[in-house]
Amino acid sequence: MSDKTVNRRAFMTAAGLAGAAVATGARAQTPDPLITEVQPWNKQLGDGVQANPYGSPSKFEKHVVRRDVEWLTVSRESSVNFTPLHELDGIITPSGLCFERHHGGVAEIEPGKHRLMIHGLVDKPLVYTMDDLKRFPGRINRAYFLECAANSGMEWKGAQLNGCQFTHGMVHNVWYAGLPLKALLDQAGVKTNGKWLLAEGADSAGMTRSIPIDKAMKDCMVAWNMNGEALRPEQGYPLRLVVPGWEGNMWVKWLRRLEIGDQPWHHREETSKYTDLLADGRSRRFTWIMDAKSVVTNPSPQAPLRAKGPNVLTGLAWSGRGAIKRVDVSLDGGRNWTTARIEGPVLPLSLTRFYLDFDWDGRELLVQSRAMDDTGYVQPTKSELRAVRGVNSIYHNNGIQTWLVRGDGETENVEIS
Ligand SMILES: Nc1nc2c(c(=O)[nH]1)N[C@H]1C(S)=C(S)[C@@H](COP(=O)(O)O)O[C@H]1N2
Ligand SMILES: [Mo]
Repeated sequence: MSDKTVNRRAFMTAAGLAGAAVATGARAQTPDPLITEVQPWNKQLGDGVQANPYGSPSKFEKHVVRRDVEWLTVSRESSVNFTPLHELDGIITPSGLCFERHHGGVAEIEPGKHRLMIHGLVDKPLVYTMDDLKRFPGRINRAYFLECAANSGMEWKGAQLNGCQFTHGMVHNVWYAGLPLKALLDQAGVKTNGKWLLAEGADSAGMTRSIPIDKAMKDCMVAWNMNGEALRPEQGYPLRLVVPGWEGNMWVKWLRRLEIGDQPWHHREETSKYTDLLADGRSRRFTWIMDAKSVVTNPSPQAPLRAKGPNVLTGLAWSGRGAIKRVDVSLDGGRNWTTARIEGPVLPLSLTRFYLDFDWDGRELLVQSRAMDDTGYVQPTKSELRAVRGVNSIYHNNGIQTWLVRGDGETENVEIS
């Protein structure tokens, strides 16, 4: 037994050193004690099964958490925290790291006591239990991004927050399982003058939004499952509305009521909030779609460059109008662009992962990314955006982000004109 262990270790040592030499080009001479000396974790038994019945990340990953910005809101019940985008890879956001945005705290709902009602301009008003929904034929699985319309909202007035977690972290992308909303609406029978739908939450905020019936019928979902398990309380357990490609505010959590009407309701979240004041005093309203956007997540202020030589730049791109077609990356503030390598699934209305493998010689960089979607829409610069929108807006800032990478690798949120 012990002989075998020694032999295996000797083999792995050689292989490990050879691998390291290839990767760094020329490091090989001094043997690495972490390879040549037996470590504690190699000598003693580890925890058995069931030490942690619902698994959690390694204790060495404790820094990978959602974070809030204390001065941003007066209370934690009506507040937001942010997805640590710079710590993630691939396109799926782990459930425990999905940013949270609540207007009245996280409702704690007993699933057995939860109901979904459909009423208003329908032939047959209906009330569903969670069990009814789970027995309903035609369940679907879809991955979609959810972006709060206020994502990057603080950046309208110039570079503010130092980290993509804070500038861009009001976005998450998970798998949903649930029903097409159409299936339920068809069962209730929407009357011909039923043109709008009001979705209402069961939380203390009683969030309400008006949604055009065409969108409701096209691709909206009522979902009870994310990333394979029940929705997290923060994300609307036991039931939430999924409104693909449209602003996060419309994705009503703790969904309890759907009313069909012939006009929009003009509630608070679509009048005083989630509208954009233009320079001439008029406001944009019903700005539902999230336009194409991207951000380089590494390097970024919380993830500086650590070494010269080979480096991997990566980031995320998404569009509420369709699939991401192409992402370009600039290292010199938008003078020269290289098309990034898109890797992994390219799903419509979902986050898309891109990479640029590059050599860093220690030069100062101005890192940017620019997304294009399959409608031909190109992500604008911040100046282009301000020329149309002015600077009164909070919502819908999809301008190109710039990170300044200094000679020592430290990285900062900046704006260039
Ligand atoms: N019932 C209810 N639904 C809600 C909200 C809320 O406060 N109450 N917040 C909305 C806003 S503004 C956003 S951006 C998204 C956030 O979803 P998340 O918490 O899963 O990130 O939920 C939306 N749905
Ligand atoms: Mo939001």
